[in-house]
Amino acid sequence: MVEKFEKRLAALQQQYAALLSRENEKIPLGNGVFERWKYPVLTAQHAPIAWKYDLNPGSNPFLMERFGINAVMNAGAIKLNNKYYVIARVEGSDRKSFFAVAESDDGISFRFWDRPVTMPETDEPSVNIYDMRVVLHEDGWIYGLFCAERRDPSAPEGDQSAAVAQCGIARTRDLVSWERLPDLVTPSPQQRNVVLHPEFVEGKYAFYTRPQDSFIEAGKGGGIGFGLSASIENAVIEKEIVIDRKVYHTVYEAKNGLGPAPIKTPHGWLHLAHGVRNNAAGLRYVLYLFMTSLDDITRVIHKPAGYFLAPEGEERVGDVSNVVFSNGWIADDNGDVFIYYASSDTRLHVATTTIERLLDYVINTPEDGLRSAASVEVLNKLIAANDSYVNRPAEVVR
Ligand code: M1P
Repeated sequence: MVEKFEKRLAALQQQYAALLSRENEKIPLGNGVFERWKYPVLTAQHAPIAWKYDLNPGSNPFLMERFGINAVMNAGAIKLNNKYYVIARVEGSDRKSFFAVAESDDGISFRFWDRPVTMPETDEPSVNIYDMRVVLHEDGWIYGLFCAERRDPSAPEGDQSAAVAQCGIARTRDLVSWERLPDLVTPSPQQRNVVLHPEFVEGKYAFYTRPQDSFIEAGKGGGIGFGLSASIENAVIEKEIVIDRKVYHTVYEAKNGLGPAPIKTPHGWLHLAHGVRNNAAGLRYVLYLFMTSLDDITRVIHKPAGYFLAPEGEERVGDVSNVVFSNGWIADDNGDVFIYYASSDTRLHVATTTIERLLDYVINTPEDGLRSAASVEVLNKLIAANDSYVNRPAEVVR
């Protein structure tokens, strides 16, 4: 029996080592804005063996999994001391999510730390925590803002799915020890996708929010909100305004939410967000990009039409299919950008680009004209302008 155990363990270790040492490769050509990479950077299979198995042959003679890992997705990201870190949402087979740090020397190949994050609880413990946005604030702390979800206390016994989402706040210096602060208080009954702006605004902590009426439906809420709080230890937003609203017949028709904290550029703040629309197959989540002004961070100054990145190929299928979601990106000093995005609530990918390309995309891509006729007008303009560049035989040129 012990021999069988040892053999199985050796095979598992070999499989795991092969996964971690697999070379990833950039997929060539792409759309010019960014490049995808062939393999996801983190999956459930990247969870260390010691997380899943009891490695004692006495108590686990069949070497069976004792702790199932279902998915690794929506990760915050930060670069510290020349290393790339993602703080992933790891979901167990029990549906509970927790955070785990994985590190990388190149932003592409990641390995989980030996232990997950032990996040302190508040007096009213959350049932589930997920989707951390990590930001190094100018006050010197690294903050993690995440969704803290609890069962709706007003739901009748027969309804075991009604939930209340609020924004949990924690801070750290090293990504190892976290100090939990009270949840953010806002005028909205539900909050997810809350992001801390890296700089003080009017001497206050500035938050991007996402007010919603209910757990899933935006209702009269939705849109990316914004508000200020004098304190982070007891963060309270009294006035919440919407700076990027949901709009009919767009990719953010049903709801939207900010991704990671914005990146500061000489032209404005670059924002990555997700937009959601509904269709016969369910909700479709895509990513879009926009820019706000350096003088007034609530003013959107550039917003290309449509999506920046949508689910493609195997990304389309997973636990919650037809979803891409991002809450982490890293801009290197040399202008390289790593966008960490999850597909279908199942696995984590990377797309790479540069600040220069993102600026070109966000500034020069036409905005949504909000009507088919306006789209055709944009297209005709492009084709006409291309006429002198396209080498076509004289007879087909009209
Ligand atoms: O299942 C898709 C996503 O749904 C939620 O996003 P939002 O708050 O915008 O609806 C989150 O639960 C997110 O984690 C998930 O990826």
